[in-house]
Amino acid sequence: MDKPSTQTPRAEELSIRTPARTQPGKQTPAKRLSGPTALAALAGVAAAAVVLSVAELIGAFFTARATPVIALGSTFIDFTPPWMKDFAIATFGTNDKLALFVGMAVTILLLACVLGIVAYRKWALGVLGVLLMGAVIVGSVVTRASVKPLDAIPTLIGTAAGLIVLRFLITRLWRMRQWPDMEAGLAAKDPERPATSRRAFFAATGVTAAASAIAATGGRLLSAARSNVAQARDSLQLPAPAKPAAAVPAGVQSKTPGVTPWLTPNNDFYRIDTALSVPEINVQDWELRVHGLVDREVRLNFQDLLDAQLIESHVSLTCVSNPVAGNLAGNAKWLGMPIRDVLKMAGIKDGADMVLSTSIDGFSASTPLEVLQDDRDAMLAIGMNGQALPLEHGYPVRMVVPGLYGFVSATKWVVDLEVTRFADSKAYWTQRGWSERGPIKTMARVEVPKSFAKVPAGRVAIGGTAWAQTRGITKVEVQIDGGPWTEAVLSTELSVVTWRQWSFDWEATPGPHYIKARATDGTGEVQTEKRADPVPDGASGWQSLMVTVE
Ligand SMILES: Nc1nc2c(c(=O)[nH]1)N[C@H]1C(S)=C(S)[C@@H](COP(=O)(O)O)O[C@H]1N2
Ligand SMILES: [Mo]
Repeated sequence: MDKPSTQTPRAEELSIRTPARTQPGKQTPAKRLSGPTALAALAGVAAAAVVLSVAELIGAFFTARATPVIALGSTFIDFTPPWMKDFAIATFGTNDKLALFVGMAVTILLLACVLGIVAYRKWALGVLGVLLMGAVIVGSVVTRASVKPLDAIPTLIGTAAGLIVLRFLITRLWRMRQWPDMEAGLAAKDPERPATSRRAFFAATGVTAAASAIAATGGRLLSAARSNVAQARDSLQLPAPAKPAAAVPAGVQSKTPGVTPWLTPNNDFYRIDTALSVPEINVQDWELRVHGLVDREVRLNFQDLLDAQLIESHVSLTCVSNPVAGNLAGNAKWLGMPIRDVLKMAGIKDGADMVLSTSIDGFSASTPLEVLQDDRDAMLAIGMNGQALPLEHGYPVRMVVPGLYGFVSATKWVVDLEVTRFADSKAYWTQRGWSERGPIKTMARVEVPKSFAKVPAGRVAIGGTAWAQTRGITKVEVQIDGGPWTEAVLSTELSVVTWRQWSFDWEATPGPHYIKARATDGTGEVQTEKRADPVPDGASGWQSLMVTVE
């Protein structure tokens, strides 16, 4: 009696839509919404919710990055072409991950509806659908970096649970089809008819939904409770540097009120990465392997770093995805071990020209070897602004390389350095259409006034930040309404690897006005006017904004 009927879908809908009471053709849209197809779709959604939530709950006991939702999202990110990454960051900024989750939820919801309908019409196809869903999730779980095959277990159990729930719900629907009076909510005429109804179906679906929500929330809370990496980070004591940072002179901050703080607090530091779930690494487990074209492989643990001759310095980081006038840049004081020293321990073989650094979650960056060896003090950083690295910024160890965009240098949660050649390996974003090298382009940003601001006539303070890491900023010029370029007042420079702020006094007359700014770097080169998109190696062009003076 649980067998699906062999009627064609068309006939089957007819047989159900003509219960004794209802006249064909007189159905309201509301009625059709709760027809068998809609109910089957609902069953599909409930089953998918069970697959994901059960896996999420059991996943709390496995690697956090390997729970289905996180693994699926991460896989999606890995397949993101450069234009889409650029679009996502341009549109959603640092909310790009939230946008991804919303997109995923909608996609899963639609697929689950299809799954339910297919299962109702042909059970074998429904089974296939659930197994396919399980297979896709398992596939994306086990292909994550540093994930063990056993991490597939939560998904396997979730898939089995989803299949059972789908069978249970679809069976209720088949019964309704066999007894149309039941579907219509009429009293049973046929004594054979089991006591089930549309109401019972909704009750079962409701219970499933509630149980899924509880399981998913429970899984989340359990994972959080089981992780003590955040506490360990909070109580980590940083050693004093052998070479402390140069003292910050007075006057680094722009005199114009409202300009970004010269030193970016950790909480305000921009965050860009492919990690949907921040990797949680215990310092006891952390190890860096240095290998490839080296005389001897080197393995460093966290204690080795604490014991090393650490240096401290202010370095401004910049993201290649930062548009002209964008804020994907920050300036912090970093504490770490010079990468130069680590490479010396390993000994570099002839022919190497690149170091491929890889994070625990599979991101990688290709950094020119000479940049890691010269006196710009590229480091394996463990401290940021006097604290251990925040989890989102790479705890316990990340790379900080002055002068290069983050995507080719600033590997967070770094665990592997392979000394190699540009000709032999490609980094994460290079494989996805971005460039293999990424020196930071000279950029002047106007922060005050804001674009389209209304300002009172008279003396108006213009101000902002400029950067050209490793070359330094020697001049910022401002142009009003296409007039002459006039030099702004530069704030004090700390070093060529930190950004430099500026301010400019403008006698503003009423009406609309256009402000432009450009910087000159330490080599004397003026920032290019030529507009370029962030893809493939960073945006360029002069920022231009309109303000209204009243
Ligand atoms: N592991 C890992 N490290 C990473 C990335 C990443 O996706 N994964 N993104 C890089 C990019 S593109 C940038 S701009 C910087 C940003 O560092 P922040 O988030 O600390 O500002 O990190 C770099 N390091
Ligand atoms: Mo970036």
